Amino acid sequence: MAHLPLDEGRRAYLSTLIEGLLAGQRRALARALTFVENGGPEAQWLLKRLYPRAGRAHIVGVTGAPGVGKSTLVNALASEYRERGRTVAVVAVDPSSPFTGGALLGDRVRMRDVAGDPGVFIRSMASRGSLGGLARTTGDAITVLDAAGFEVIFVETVGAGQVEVDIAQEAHTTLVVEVPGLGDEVQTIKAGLLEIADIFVVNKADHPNAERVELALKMMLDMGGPYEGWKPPIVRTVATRREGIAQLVEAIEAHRHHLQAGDGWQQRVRRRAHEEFTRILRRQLVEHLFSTLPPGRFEQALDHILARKTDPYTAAQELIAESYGLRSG
Ligand SMILES: Nc1nc2c(ncn2[C@@H]2O[C@H](COP(=O)(O)OP(=O)(O)O)[C@@H](O)[C@H]2O)c(=O)[nH]1
Ligand SMILES: [Mg+2]
Repeated sequence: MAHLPLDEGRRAYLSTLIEGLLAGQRRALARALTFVENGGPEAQWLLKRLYPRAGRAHIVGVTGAPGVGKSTLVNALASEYRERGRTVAVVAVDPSSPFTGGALLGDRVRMRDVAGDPGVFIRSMASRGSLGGLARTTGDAITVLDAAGFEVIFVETVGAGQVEVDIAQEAHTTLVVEVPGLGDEVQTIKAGLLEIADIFVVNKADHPNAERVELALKMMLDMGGPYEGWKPPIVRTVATRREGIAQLVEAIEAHRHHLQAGDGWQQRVRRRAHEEFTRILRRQLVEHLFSTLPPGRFEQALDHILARKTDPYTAAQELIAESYGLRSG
């Protein structure tokens, strides 16, 4: 990534944002998050200073199909944690439907309960750009919120594809939300969500068939064992009425204690850092390559590949060698 120099005025401004967000100022936090989302030199400047301060929060991923009640659940969980004296941040990621009312409705539902409480902060991630970009901005937003001192950070994602699953795996604890009445009870396995669940939530338990979904999940879990120390529990909730939410918080806390009692916590932190670091390396290497090659060089190589004068492996090696030669030369 190119390191454009930031002038002194800009740096002074960013410093006030850092001081502000560390002091609990919401406007400073919101602005810092916007810079981080935009990903320019300001983002790097801020993250360099905030990264050492992060690493304390409990990150909880909440994933599942659209409409299962993730936003309502997160709202209820945030309220429950607040009543227990813990501070909460929420990152809502919904790449599938940037323009539908669902996410907005979810935000409004949440805002009603927690508006005006300085111990809660909610951020909806912009859905523009690639999903890879979304993975980056989500990780960086978590770093900022963690540095700002929020004790529990919920990350709401639609459990649709691999990238969303990756985002969910930014978490120490992953909740997979199911609901009764969708017919196909084995959807979870197909979506690859069974493997990532630390806790299953059967939401909308006020609907008939909640028991059947729970039984289906139980059977899958029993087939999936043996489990080393932690078998994912199943918690039934009615998020709209806050039923089962205290039990769900107990399950989340039990999972945290389980991770911290052994090396599970460190393992997950390391896995997350590994993913993040390799993603950044890959991106920066490619950016370096394109910033050093002369204009048209990539297209020329592509033409040679198309004409079968060379193969893509050899062409890649040549471009990389050239790129480094250009830099040092
Ligand atoms: N009956 C019932 N409706 C619920 C429950 N939880 C959420 N809903 C409703 O389901 C709809 C979708 O909820 P939302 O939280 O936006 O789902 P998301 O797309 O997974 O974030 C909303 O109309 C909610 O009010 C529940 O436990 N029972
Ligand atoms: Mg939602």
